[in-house]
Amino acid sequence: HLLASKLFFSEQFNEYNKHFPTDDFDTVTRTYNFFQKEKLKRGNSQVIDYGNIDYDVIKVDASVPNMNDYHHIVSCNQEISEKAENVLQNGQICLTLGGDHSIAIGTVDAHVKAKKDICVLWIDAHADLNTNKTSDTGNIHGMPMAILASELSDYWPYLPGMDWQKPIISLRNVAYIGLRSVDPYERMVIDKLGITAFGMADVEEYGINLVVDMALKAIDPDRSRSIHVSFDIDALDSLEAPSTMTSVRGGLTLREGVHIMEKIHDTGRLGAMDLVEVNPSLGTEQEVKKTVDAAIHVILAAFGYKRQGMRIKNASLPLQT
Ligand code: 4U7
Ligand code: MN
Ligand code: MN
Ligand code: MN
Repeated sequence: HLLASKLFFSEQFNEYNKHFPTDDFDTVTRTYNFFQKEKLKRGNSQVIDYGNIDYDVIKVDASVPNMNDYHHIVSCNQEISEKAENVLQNGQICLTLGGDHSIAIGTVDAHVKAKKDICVLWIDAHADLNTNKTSDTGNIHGMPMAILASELSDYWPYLPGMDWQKPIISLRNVAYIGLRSVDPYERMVIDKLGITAFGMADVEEYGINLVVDMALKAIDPDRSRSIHVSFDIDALDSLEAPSTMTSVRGGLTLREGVHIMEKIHDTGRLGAMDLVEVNPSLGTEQEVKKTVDAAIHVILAAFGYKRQGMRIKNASLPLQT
C-alpha cells in the first residue's frame, strides 16, 4: 500500500498572513516535518514534500468588490491547482496544509481536473458558501465552496485572473460535517439546493459514526468516487484547536475528528485532503502546540494510522541473541 502525499504550507498570501513573523510558520512546518518523516513512514507511507507554494501576484487592474486580498488568493490558487493536479496525476494522495481555507479552490479544482468524478466532504464549523454579495466580512476563506459550485455560477461577477478555474463541482456531491456557524444566505442555499449538511445537533443525535456513513452514502452512493476531504481545523471545538481565526465553541472532539478520518481511510478512496486554518500566530505557545498536534492526529488517521496500534506485516517478536 503505497501512499505519497504533498505537503505544503501556503504561507503569507493574504492580508492577515502577511503580518505573521515567518518564525511561526517555521514552527509549524518543523512539526509537520517531524510527523511526516517519523510517523507516516511507520504507516508504510511514502511521503514526498513538495515544499511551499511560491507565486507572483498577477497583474490584473480590475478588482472585485468585497473580496479581500483578491489578487493574492487568485495567484496562489492558480499555482496550487497546477501543482496539486500534477501530484494527483502521478497517482499520489495530495495533502495540502494551510493556511487560509481559500486554498481549497485550487485543490478541489485540481482534483476534479485529475479524477473527474469526485465528491467533497467539507468538515468545518462554517459552510464557506458566501458570495461577495452575501459575505459580511469580504474574507475569501468564507467563499471557496460558493466559488467551486456549479449551481452558484450565475451569482458571481466575472472574476479576473480566474479563467483557469471553472465552477465545476455540483453541490449534490458535497457534504458538510460539523456546521455550527452558518450565515443566513448560506442557510438559504443549503436548504434550497438540499445540500447534505450535518451540523453539531446531528452529531449529537446520530453519533459521528452514523453521520459519516450517511454523508458518504449521499455523495458517493456507488462507492466509486475519489474523495476530497477539506478539513478546517475550526470544525474541532475551541478547546481542542484554539489557534485558529474563526473558532466556534461546541464543536467536534478530536476523537470525532480522528474517527471521521479513520473511516475515510478505510474506504481506500481518499484522493486529496486539505488541513487548513491552523494559525500559529494566535494563542499561547501551548495552544499552538495543541492545535498543531490535533491537526497531526487528524492527518495521521487519514493516512492509515490506527489508534489500536499498527500491525506489522510478517513479523515475529524479536528474540534475545
Ligand atoms: B472558514 C464567515 F461571517 N461566515 O463569511 C465569513 F461568519 O474557512 C466566516 O470556515 C467564514 O474558517 C469562516 O466571513 C471561514 C463569518
Ligand atoms: Mn471554518
Ligand atoms: Mn473553512
Ligand atoms: Mn477560519
